[in-house]
Amino acid sequence: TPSGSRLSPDSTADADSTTNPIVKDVIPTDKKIGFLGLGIMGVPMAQNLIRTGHDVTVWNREPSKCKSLVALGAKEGSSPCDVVQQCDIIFSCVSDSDAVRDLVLGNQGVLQGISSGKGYVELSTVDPETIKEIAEVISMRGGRFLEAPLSGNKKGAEQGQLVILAAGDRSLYMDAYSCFEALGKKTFFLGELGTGANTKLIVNMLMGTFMASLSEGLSLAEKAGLDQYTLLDVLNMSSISCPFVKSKGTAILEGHFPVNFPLKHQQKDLKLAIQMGDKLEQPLSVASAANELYKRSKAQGFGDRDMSCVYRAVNV
Ligand code: NA7
Repeated sequence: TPSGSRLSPDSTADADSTTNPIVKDVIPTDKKIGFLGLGIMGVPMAQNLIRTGHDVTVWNREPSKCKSLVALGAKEGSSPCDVVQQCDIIFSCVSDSDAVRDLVLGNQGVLQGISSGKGYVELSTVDPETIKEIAEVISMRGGRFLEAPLSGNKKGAEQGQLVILAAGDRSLYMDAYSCFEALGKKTFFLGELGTGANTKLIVNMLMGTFMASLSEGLSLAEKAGLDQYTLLDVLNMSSISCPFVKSKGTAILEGHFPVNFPLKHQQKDLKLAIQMGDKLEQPLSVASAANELYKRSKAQGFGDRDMSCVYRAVNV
């Protein structure tokens, strides 16, 4: 079959949106856990905290997203401040640095509830400057702060198979350890604040450029009249074979792009990595070229679709 005829580029089906959670043997901390931000990543993470026996209170800006978690046993807070007042360790997982700041500094925000000993864990992927700014205001109120950006996507979050890149307050890291066991397959403690954010940005920079490059390879194959499925089979047998090539390559060829990682967040992370390169005077030519493709995809309206939709910007 010619490759093009197997594509249905307008399909928006979310084929692998449900995965079975892995049952984990975790001894939950008796500390009360708060979870703020119930997006694509937040919901399955909060679910895994509840399933492993943690006492969880949730909040989301759009309150309807709390429902499924309350049905699973969570309590619902009325504001970020309320959750912080009710809990000992509070996780935040929101979209970007503006959201991180709003949540902490806004009206009825996190900061208003922070008192001595409370722990705040920032899971969102943001720049190290935002991390340090938030850490400072939390510490000034006597709170403890840990950054813990996550490597992994929606499926990894559902299965409790994320890789957690923690840095900052070590006592909070120890106190929150059973939560990390519930969320991830591996937790790194990287040291000083900012090392988590910087590590995560490099990981996502590589992922974004690789995705763009895979899109170019598959597009070039199509233009050359090659069978794209055969190319994918070849790649999957080669030394660059990996789960990423397999899942994203298949998504592209089947024309459905299950939202595991929104394209707008991939572009945000490329932008932040490029800013990091600017600061450190490290040329990032490949990442910069990839960033332009994601920007174009976002302008084409694919921001809320999966990052693999960058194929649409490449396959012209
Ligand atoms: P999503 O699915 O885009 O979810 C974003 C979440 O952030 C969602 O709960 C939003 O609430 C929340 N949000 C966004 N802006 C704000 C403000 N200003 N105040 C409070 N809450 C806000 O993202 P993912 O779950 O895929 O990713 C989250 C992070 O992990 C991100 O940094 C990724 O790069 C990695 P809403 O539901 O819209 O009310």
